[in-house]
Amino acid sequence: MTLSGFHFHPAYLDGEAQRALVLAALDAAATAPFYRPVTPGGRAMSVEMTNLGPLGWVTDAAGYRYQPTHPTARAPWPPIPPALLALWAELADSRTPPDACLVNLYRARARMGLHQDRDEADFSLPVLSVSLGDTAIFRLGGLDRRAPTRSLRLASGDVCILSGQARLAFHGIDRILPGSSRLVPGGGRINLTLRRARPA
Ligand code: MD3
Ligand code: FE
Repeated sequence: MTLSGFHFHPAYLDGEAQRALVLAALDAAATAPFYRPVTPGGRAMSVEMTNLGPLGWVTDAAGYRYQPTHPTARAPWPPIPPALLALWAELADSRTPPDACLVNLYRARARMGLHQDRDEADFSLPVLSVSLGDTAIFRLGGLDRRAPTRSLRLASGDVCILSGQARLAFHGIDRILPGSSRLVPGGGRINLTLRRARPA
């Protein structure tokens, strides 16, 4: 299967950079706590989420959207750490900064079903993903849900850029490998995805 626009940077971040990002995410969670979002179909997701930046991705009975505040704390999301803004400028787009960073927390049995990311205004801007902690079994398909998929391991410190055709590819997390890293306190995996939700 060939999909242009999938750029994988294994071990892009060293241990120190990884620890700093985990601390930043957990620090932000003190004001914007992780919670289990509910899909429009009424099911609680197994992944716990929070957000950083002017906008955050949320889901509830009303649907998927970006909004400026935490759904229960009702406060603005904490800012995106400068190190993440620098990473975006370096690898994703130096002209248009991200305005949203979704923080996904996978404890031992969490997973994310096959889906597309299409709640953003402009698909010509990439998505940047940072993996921290336990290794994930990531599935990447094509532009059609029935297209063949390939499986890839995302380990701590790996960075992926999804641009071009890959930007709208179906993808998901089949499972994580519990205990494969000691980075996240209490175990598990944190994934940070930087996006531009509003028009450039
Ligand atoms: C491929 N997150 O938050 S990151 C998501 O590991 C999401 O938590 C997964 O899918 C995670 O929406 C996968 C890698 C990733 C992120 C965005 C993509 C792959 C993507 C957007 C388009 C295609
Ligand atoms: Fe996604």
